[in-house]
Amino acid sequence: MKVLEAKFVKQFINLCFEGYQKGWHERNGGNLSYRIKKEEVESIKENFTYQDEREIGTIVKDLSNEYFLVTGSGCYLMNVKEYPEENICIIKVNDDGTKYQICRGLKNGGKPTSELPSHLMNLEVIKRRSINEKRIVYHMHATNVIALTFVLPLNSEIFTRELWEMATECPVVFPRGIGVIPWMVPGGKDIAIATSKMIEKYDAVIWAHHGMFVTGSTFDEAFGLADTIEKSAEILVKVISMKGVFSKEQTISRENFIHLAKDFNLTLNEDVLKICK
Ligand code: 2HA
Ligand code: ZN
Repeated sequence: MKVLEAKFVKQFINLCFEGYQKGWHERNGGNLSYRIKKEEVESIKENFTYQDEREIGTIVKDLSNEYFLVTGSGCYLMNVKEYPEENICIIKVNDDGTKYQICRGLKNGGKPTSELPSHLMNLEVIKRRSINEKRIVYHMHATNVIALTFVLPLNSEIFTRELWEMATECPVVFPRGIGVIPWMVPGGKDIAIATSKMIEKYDAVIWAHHGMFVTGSTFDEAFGLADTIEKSAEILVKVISMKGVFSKEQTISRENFIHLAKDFNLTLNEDVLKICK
């Protein structure tokens, strides 16, 4: 099969465009990765040519010999739909999880996303947890989420509570909550370690003054999670603009969340529930 005919490749390309249309991918902002299934690799690997090995910049032993579809470093997600062969690539991780080889794509040269260490470390964590076979990691510069990191305390429980309160569907969509990490230099191993630790516990991770990482078992699920969080952040920005931080007249209370959890059979993050109003 031709690479561009594979369903996962089409869905990957589509997500890049959907995110761009949302305004989450100015210039070369944001990136996307997908851990390719064995049978999907088999169906397209006749098209692969293997380039030299390069350092990942971290170790992902549990991903050894696996293949990933990723966006390119410096590439604009806006252009992925029209020129996929120039802006995304398939890589293979080596035996000991320290290096990768490009085996398809980025046909004018280049390398995988600058956030490759964070993507691969997150993919390693979700593979280990293997909840719903999550295989997608998506990083976007969601405007309202970023805005909130200037006014809310950078505390995972408070952030989660504030976003849960903004729409009844939020605790249903992200019952484990959202992790927040303070500002860090992007692109390296340190931020990758901090993010992947958070992905053990939370459904999504916010990078203060930068953006957000979400995971998903399908492209729709990853996009839908980002979209839901960003929408509740937008509502919160509006509420704060009207009323000021922490001065709502009324909200969804702890008692309401407990009632919702009972009826929807949810296990809500206890640490967040404890600080609900
Ligand atoms: O430029 O979003 O975090 C891509 C990024 C880096
Ligand atoms: Zn970024």
